[in-house]
Amino acid sequence: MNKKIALVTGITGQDGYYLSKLLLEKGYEVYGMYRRNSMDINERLNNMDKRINFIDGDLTDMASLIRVLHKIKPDEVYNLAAQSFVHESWTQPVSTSDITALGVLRMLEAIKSTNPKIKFYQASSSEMFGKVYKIPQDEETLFYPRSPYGCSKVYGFNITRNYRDSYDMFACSGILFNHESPKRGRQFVTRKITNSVAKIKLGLLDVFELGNLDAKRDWGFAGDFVEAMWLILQQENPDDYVIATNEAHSVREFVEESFNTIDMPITWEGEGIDEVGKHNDKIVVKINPEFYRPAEVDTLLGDYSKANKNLGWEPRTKFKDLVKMMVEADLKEEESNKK
Ligand code: NDP
Ligand code: GDR
Repeated sequence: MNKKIALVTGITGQDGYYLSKLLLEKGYEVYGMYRRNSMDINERLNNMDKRINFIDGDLTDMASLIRVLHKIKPDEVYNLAAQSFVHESWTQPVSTSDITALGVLRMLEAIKSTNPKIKFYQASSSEMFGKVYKIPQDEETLFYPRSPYGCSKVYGFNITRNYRDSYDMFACSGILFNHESPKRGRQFVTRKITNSVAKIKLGLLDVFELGNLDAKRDWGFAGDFVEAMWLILQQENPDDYVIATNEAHSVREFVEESFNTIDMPITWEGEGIDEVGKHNDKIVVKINPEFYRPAEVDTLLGDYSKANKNLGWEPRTKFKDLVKMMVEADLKEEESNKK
């Protein structure tokens, strides 16, 4: 039997890593799309599985997407590429919208014009719920995005559903809540914390700065979440699913748990921008308003009942295990960088 062919956009990102690994395990021929920059792709991705075929393409360039689809003739396209850093979406709102919103439309159009039978997965986001109308959030909850990124993801979600309705395409969204791993970019709060905590433990850093400690997120493990992406495209009918853990923790709790992992418990003192986190008498965490957002998403909590019922999916990794996994990976990485 011929191998199924999958195209994964955003191959250089966190989810690209975990999803391509899963698809290879399932026997797929995997193509990873990357956008060219000055550094050779083999150098950038020398830690990736050698069985992945890399192909260049850019979500802002529709001709490149048509070329990619013509060349590899995929059965399934997983559209993970995006300008995904919420904070940056205020400083680069136009390019964020071009990539994260219009990029989805370009890919759908490219699929429609090359082979509308290709199954399409769109990486939609809990950021679409933003200033939440209801707790917990599920597939029926209205959207109230709070950033140019969130607005772009709402467009991506709607245009995906519209192509499903208009052209009978197998186009689906996973509405994924925050998912983390040792492969998470260092700008995102979880990895920033675990990396800084590891450096403090190794004597490479004294203190690090954060923004809003009281934001709450439903944090899961990326390795669990990519399984849901694959399952969504294996169903008889296309549909949209919330993927979450149904457990929310604050940034503050994430910091505390990370320090607990290295046996350096901390306490908090002060308020607002003057608040600090201390281990014994030494300040290890400070607040820097530069990391506050013009409009914050205070709390996100997902209800994944539909995914559990229809896909048989559930998260396996608990919050404490996720924090431990990330801190330990950062300790290992920073130790080997030291050598
Ligand atoms: P990352 O930021 O780690 O990866 C984003 C990827 O998109 C990178 O490979 C990046 O390439 C690529 N990319 C950016 N712009 C373009 C472009 N114009 N053309 C082609 N590729 C581009 O994100 P994650 O892996 O964490 O997330 C994957 C997807 O899931 C994203 O769409 C994100 O918005 C969404 N999502 C993520 C969640 C999470 O918690 N991780 C939750 C919900 C949704 P480069 O290396 O060149 O920058
Ligand atoms: P988020 O992730 O915006 O939820 O988007 P991020 O880790 O950037 O922020 C989470 C929360 O932490 C607060 N925060 C800080 N954030 C960062 N990055 N740096 C800090 O120093 C800091 N201090 C406090 C933030 O204000 C926020 O409330 C992620 C991305 O992966 C999106 O692409 C994805 O769609 C959503 O998750 C679901």
